[in-house]
Amino acid sequence: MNNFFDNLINHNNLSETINVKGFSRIDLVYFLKQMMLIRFAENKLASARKENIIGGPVHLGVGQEAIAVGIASKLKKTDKVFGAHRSHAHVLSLGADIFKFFAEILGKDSGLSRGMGGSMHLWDQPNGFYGSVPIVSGTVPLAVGAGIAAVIQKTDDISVSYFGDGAMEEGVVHESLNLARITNAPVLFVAENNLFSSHMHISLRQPDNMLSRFAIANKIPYQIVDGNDITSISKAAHKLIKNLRNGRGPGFIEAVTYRWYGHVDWREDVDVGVNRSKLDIKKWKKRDPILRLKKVLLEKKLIKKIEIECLEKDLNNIVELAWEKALLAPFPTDQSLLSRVYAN
Ligand SMILES: Cc1ncc(C[n+]2csc(CCOP(=O)(O)OP(=O)(O)O)c2C)c(N)n1
Ligand SMILES: [Mg+2]
Repeated sequence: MNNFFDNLINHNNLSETINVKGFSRIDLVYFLKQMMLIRFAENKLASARKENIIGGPVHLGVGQEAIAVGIASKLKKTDKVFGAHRSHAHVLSLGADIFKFFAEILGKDSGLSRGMGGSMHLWDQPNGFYGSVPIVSGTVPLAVGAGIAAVIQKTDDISVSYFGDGAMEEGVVHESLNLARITNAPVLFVAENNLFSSHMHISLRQPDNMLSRFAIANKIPYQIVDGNDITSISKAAHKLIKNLRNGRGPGFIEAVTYRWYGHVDWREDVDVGVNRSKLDIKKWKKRDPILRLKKVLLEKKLIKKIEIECLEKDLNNIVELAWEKALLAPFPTDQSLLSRVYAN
């Protein structure tokens, strides 16, 4: 029983005001820009999927942008980040090239994984993204392996493992928490608790909605944060990552959030046939991480309305240009199907 957690999921006693104390204007505008870029890019994918321009499924994280952006702001290029099926924000927040990102989702040769993976197999090692896979929880032990490697190699690099409340139900996640703790591996586990595993609410799947109970069980320091509050996430990441880099072993962030679209693709109601409550979606949309940051920036006169409008226009242009270029980019050749599978 944790009051803060309960208030977050039940929308009780919440102050929606974001506390920006200690953050510079540059930091805050950067947060806004990054979150808006991710939002615009994902909304572009939503409409392209609706029009059947994209061949495979896309798992959109609209509404959850603050988590990746807040964590990424505390990482170095040599840190190793692992994602899963809903990882657009994870890779874009690290600075992935938006054209290569779109090209991958369209299956083009210039894509992040040379067009071989699509939305759920993203890879961008130069920016620290070591991959996403559709196998729920599949990358969690890989992040622990990367953390153990950092211990052996005596670097102060960390690894980050993003996973969802559904993934928490996989045995390997529990083994990973235990192994990271016992080896003192610098792994930041980021549990994105959006309360749903495809169509099913967490309360129908677990005896308690709070995932941090597993961090407690494994003696891993943890922080529960409002996943729609960028500065809270950044502060929690800062605190935990400092300990990770100082050799104190793993940390765990439970970011409570909500995805606006259904489990897959663009509709709000497509959750394997079971509709979510429309009222709940409405309440969560009021807690939009982007709107909340804009509000405080305007109130504190850290930005003007016209500046936000210019920023939006610029970002929309960046997204549109990258998309158009990706549409025109060539597909991989038939030959590359073999040359990328077999050595020589
Ligand atoms: C091992 C495995 N089991 C089941 C699935 C089917 N599946 C894909 S996504 C998903 C839900 C995962 O929920 P969660 O981890 O909470 O992530 P979210 O989709 O909410 O971001 C499921 C069950 C899968 N891809 N892999
Ligand atoms: Mg989930």
